[in-house]
Amino acid sequence: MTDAKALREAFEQAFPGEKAAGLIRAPGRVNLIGEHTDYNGYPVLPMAIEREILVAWAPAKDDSVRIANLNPRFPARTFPARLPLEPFPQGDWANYVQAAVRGLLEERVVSAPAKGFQALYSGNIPDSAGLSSSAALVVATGLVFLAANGKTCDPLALADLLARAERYVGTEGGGMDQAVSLLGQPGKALRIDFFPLRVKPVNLPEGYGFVISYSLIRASKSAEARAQYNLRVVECRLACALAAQAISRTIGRSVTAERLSDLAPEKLSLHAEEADRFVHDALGENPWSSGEIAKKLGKSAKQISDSYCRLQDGSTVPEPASGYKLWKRYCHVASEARRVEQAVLELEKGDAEAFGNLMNESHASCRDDYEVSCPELEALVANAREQGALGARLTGAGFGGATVSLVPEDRADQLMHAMRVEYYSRRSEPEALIEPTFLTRAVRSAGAVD
Ligand code: NG1
Repeated sequence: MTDAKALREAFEQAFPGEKAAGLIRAPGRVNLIGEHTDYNGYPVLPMAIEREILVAWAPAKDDSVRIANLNPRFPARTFPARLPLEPFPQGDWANYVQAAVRGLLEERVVSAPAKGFQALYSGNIPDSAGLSSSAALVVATGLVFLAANGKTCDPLALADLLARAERYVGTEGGGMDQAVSLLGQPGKALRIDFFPLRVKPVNLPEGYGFVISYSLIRASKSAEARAQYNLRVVECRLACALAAQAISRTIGRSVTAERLSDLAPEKLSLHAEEADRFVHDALGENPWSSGEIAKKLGKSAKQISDSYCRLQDGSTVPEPASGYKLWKRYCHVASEARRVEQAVLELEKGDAEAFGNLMNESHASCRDDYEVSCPELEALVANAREQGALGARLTGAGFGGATVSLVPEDRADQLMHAMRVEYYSRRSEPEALIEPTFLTRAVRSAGAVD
């Protein structure tokens, strides 16, 4: 990672005649358990990690935003801090920078006429690895734009705003990543609940560590992984609508549900098995076509598309040829929500073994019911377990990306060595240059650096 002094010097070279006013860092994160639960309104349990985005910045005299990146894969860009903003082509890194600026302007935390900024970005979070480099970029930019305009914002409110803002870039993400980057605590995991957003630090087991292993398969948000992620979001919305209709009929009162967590058994005064049975009766095990869903809900195909398949960026998720797999998706989300609750209890008791078992169960559910794993993630998880990991699972959205493994601290080196021999030595992707497997720790949240 570039150190602060070197980044300041590089800033002066990137923007001749300018001096950096300050440095801001924002950490990436690893999610320990609670995958694809956040946008369903159920909790997650991530921690902020030492891989981070570091930005040297200075306020502009006008509203121009000029950005550059030490990584040559991300070319310099310029745009005005003024609405409406014209996005760069899909996949361009500047869209994440723009999203933060746009969000703060649209929600009037920064009011027009705004001051722009010059910023030089550096970072060591592998992108498209499920470690939230995108959220770190959005969070770091949000803090820079606020500072350039002499504003501050409560971290919880800012996390919420920036989660909404990141959706302009095209994934209908939940709010986990921005929240943990802005509210993470050293040495702790963070239980995050949504609607409304709230956080609670949770102790981590003594004598154990988490090893992250990047599969080198890019889970790129601008391609197939994005389409698959958004399809899962849509499937959950559809499962929720059909299940709410059926449960309303069964229990004889109208249940309004915007997301699956509104159908949580305790909210309906049902036992978990009972709720699952009602939903199973409603969804069946076969995939659904949009025509079948429309008929069941008494709506037109267009109404279904407009109400459930539309994303915040205005695009519509196409219907999958093999149909919507609603029961499987429900099974993952409902069971994962229970695992998060249980995981917090186990960590509070300091029971690393029980926590590891829950990680393993979570992985199986992500693979079998949510179908977001891939052969490379399977290889890494199997490897980690062979090396004595108490639990190992894919982390983040999946479709490539990384795994996280819980190991006794004194076995971490051996595990990483085995990963190098068994996995990395057989691959030659350029990303292998950034250490792809590393022991991580929970670090403090985003903010200014001296
Ligand atoms: P990744 O792809 O790991 O950064 C995404 C979402 C999260 C959450 C996880 C799955 C974005 C920005 N982030 O994270 O909100 O839904 O997938 O648990 O889309």
